[in-house]
Amino acid sequence: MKLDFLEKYDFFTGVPDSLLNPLCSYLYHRFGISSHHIVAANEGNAVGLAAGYHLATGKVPVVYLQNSGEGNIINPVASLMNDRVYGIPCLFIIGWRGEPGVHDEPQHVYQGMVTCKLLEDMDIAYFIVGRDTAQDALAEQLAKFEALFAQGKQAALVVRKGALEYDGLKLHYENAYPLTREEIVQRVAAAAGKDVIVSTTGKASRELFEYRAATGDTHARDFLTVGSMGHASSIALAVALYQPGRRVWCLDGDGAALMHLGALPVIASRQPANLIHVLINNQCHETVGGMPTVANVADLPALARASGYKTVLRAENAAQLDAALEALKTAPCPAFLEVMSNSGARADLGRPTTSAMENKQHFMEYLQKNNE
Ligand SMILES: Cc1ncc(C[n+]2csc(CCOP(=O)(O)OP(=O)(O)O)c2C)c(N)n1
Repeated sequence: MKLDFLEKYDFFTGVPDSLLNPLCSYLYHRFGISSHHIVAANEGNAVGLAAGYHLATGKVPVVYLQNSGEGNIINPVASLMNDRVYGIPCLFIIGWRGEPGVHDEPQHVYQGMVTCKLLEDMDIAYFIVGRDTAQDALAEQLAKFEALFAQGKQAALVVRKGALEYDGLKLHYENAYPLTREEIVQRVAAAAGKDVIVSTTGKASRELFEYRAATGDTHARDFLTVGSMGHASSIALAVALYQPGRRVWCLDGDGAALMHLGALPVIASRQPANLIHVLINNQCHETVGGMPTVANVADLPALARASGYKTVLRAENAAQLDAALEALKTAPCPAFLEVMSNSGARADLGRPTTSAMENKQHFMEYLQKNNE
């Protein structure tokens, strides 16, 4: 499916997804990051931006998301955009991970099953786009969508794996920081020793899993937050509060932390004396194709400091990271460490070979056993 049909729209916002990579490349090259294309903190944030664009221009905005983000749009769609409230039109473009019958990771399976049902529940008309969808069929559907937009309704294109095509330049984001995320994950895991780690959604968790396997270590001290992007630090907080006898590390990403930034002051408000929050800042959503986040402009350590973390550190290279990890051995907590990273990743990075259920069970058993 070619993307020419998007030429008529001039406001796009959303959170990237690997199935939508051709769309992300198209947007990046058509608009860069600008007032025509805003990478939102989360999908609900994108709906708010879309609503403001419509209020200001009367035109129809486009919001793109992975189906994981449907949960984040439900509230502003139901209570703001719905035509029983303000009736704000919007075209959603949704990457369909976990489509029934197509193999995918555990975190996508249930979300994949309910993707279309949730759209029906939200009164959003939808059309499924696959590799073989004819351009004419799409045009016909978009004409029907136009009629819905005129009535203040929303509509969605649900995009199957491999359905979108874009021949232009591929989205590519780079910065000059020397450390890769994988090196940072490995150094932090080594410094954490026997402490537990709650790691964030995406490749950081996969890199942690591979590090344990490579060093012949147990996976039982790690909780891999494979889904629920942005919530790893909240999980880590509650583990820390209810396991006061051990140290808990959170391995976070910039995209994930920005997605639910309110977690920072919530963590600080409890002042957990055993929580270390490490944020790996590669300034982009590397796992799903490298769309930039706003972490190149936001001062994340300043946000942590203002939230009330007791120790706030930053590292840009291996020597600074090692010094920070040394300082964290005795630093008052909650502690926050931002580590700058480049956007590199290994092409042959594997995926966890244990199931999510096994991960949970082993982690809980580990916490229990070591409390006895
Ligand atoms: C609610 C939600 N929206 C989108 C995604 C798709 N997704 C998975 S990983 C990821 C990028 C995470 O970025 P960051 O935290 O910066 O980590 P990086 O991949 O750069 O290591 C995204 C957008 C998701 N899993 N959940």
